Amino acid sequence: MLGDGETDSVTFTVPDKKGEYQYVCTFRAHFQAGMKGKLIVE
Ligand SMILES: [Cu+2]
Repeated sequence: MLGDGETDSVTFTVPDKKGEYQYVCTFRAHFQAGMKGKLIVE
């Protein structure tokens, strides 16, 4: 968790296969509040 005004970065390896991958925030109740997105691998 970050505080107000703080920043950080995350590095990860994307899947080998092109496509669209859903990701979600797993913090309690955040997914239900719409904190989710789509990762596009080209
Ligand atoms: Cu969240």
